[in-house]
Amino acid sequence: MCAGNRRSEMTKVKPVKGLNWGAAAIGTATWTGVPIRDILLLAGVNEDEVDKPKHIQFEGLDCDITGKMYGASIPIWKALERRGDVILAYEMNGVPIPRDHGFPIRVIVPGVVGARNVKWLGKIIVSDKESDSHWQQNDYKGFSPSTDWDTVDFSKSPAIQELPVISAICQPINGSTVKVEDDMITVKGYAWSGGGQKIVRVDVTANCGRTWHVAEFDHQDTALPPVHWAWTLWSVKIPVDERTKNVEIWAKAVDSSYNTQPEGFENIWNLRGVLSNAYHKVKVTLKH
Ligand SMILES: Nc1nc2c(c(=O)[nH]1)N[C@H]1C(S)=C(S)[C@@H](COP(=O)(O)O)O[C@H]1N2
Ligand SMILES: [Mo]
Repeated sequence: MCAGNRRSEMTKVKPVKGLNWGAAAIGTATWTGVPIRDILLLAGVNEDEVDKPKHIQFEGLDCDITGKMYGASIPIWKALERRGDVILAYEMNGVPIPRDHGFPIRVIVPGVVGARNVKWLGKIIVSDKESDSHWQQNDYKGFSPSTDWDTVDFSKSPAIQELPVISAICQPINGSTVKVEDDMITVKGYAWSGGGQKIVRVDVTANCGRTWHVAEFDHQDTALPPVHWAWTLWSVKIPVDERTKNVEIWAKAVDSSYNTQPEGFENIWNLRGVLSNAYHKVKVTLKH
């Protein structure tokens, strides 16, 4: 294990108001729909609006206990951008979108945080303002690690749109026993970055960073820049010493802007637990 390195402790830093999704609650699907750009132009939106600080607001058909509809917005340039690929989707993986994922129409805003991908779409509003929904104004924003619920001012941080680069180890899972074959273990996972950035490298270590191994890409979307919307699936074989009983495996990705992940969570911690893209670390027992 990574002795003396406090940051190698598993991802627990301080509690957050949110759910622990771990490395899950992420997926990639094939979405079919109509470019929102075409809809907006047909509806009379002028292409020059792209230069204005305008927003496209979306409202879902679901409401909270006070009767307020789910809402979110994106900047107008993203919606009008030809290669922004924002669509009003009616199919997911070639079939009508399943109810839980937004049937019959859902906005897909590639490269952008899930919260803006409004499901069960009921209304589109072109506005000078962002959506006034709780989710746009008072949630899904980043803050300093020292900001707490007594000091937080949500109006001071911008709403999250594009997400930072991230990677995760899906195999082996934390706490499992791994069979060593030919003095090697196999590690697999995904990597992704916001805003259409491509994943250019994934580095994996099984000895706390003394040696890093560059992963192979098993699947990556082949679109031209700047539209690398899908996740990258990777795998790597890492040599392990036959005397080693326990290892901690770390993964980090690098995107096409050469942005990479921070090593630990403490210094990016925020009260909602969002944007937590530190190295993913799993501890496993080896069976030789
Ligand atoms: N109408 C509506 N759209 C919504 C939401 C919602 O509660 N209502 N949740 C958003 C959030 S926060 C996320 S992360 C994604 C989840 O999409 P999924 O269920 O397809 O994974 O939907 C987004 N769109
Ligand atoms: Mo979300």
